[in-house]
Amino acid sequence: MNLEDIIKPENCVFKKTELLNDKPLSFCPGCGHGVVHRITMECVEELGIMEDTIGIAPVGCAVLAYEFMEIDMQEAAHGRAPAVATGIKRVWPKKYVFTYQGDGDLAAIGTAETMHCCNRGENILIIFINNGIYGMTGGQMAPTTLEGSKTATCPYGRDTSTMGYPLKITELVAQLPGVRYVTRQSVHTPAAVRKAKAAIKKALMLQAEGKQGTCFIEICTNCNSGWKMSPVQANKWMEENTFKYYVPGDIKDEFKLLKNPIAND
Ligand SMILES: Cc1ncc(C[n+]2csc(CCOP(=O)(O)OP(=O)(O)O)c2C)c(N)n1
Ligand code: SF4
Repeated sequence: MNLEDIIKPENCVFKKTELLNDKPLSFCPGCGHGVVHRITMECVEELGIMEDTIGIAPVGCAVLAYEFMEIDMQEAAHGRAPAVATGIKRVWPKKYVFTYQGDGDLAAIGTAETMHCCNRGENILIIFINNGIYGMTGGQMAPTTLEGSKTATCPYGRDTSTMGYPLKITELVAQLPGVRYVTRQSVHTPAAVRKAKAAIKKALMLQAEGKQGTCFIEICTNCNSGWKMSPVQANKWMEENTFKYYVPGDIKDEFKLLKNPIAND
């Protein structure tokens, strides 16, 4: 097929959602952030809720989410996205509100905001990107860093006797009665991307149906730059190490009977 044939509309096999604009993403090649940006915007577009969705951007590598997502966005101070989302949802209860946060943002500086937002059962979706490190600031240890993993601030590996254990904040928030749907996903293979997208879509649909309670979706991704690996190596490492501790799958689902919008493999 020559180039002219390839660009014919009838030969188009994939079209990027228009809710992700054409600005070059600021992420390292192979980073999961870009994929999660795309599937989040695909869900918003497919549900036809672009005029009514408000995203809250974090501090971290995804700080510029508002530059790429063509919907209403609000930047929050580091870790404060759930508090900002709470205010927005309470003022506009009919809007679809989500936060997008890294593990440093959500599980370190923003622990209080995360726990109390979830404990209040705010009717929002929290998208939690767990890459086990502080990516933006140069690869320091995060609460989620696995035992033995080397980072800029634990160059000999995380020692749990002095640095504590990797924090399973997703399992913690699942204990809270106001939290109704909790799942851990990833985006390192096409099948995983489909499942993660189905989870995001389901959570947004719950808001659409007026179902009350917080939805919390952890998405494990690599930070290939921070981990000092190639993207392929990083994804393999994640499968062999991260998933043993942060086991993928649903953790809590009070809405099991709701039809899943995209069939899981
Ligand atoms: C109040 C405040 N403290 C510290 C920082 C520095 N800071 C910026 S991003 C970041 C960590 C981000 O890590 P994470 O949330 O895991 O996101 P990632 O970059 O890995 O996607 C830190 C500590 C800041 N910007 N503001
Ligand atoms: S530093 Fe890590 S989290 Fe940040 S864009 Fe690069 S790979 Fe992604």
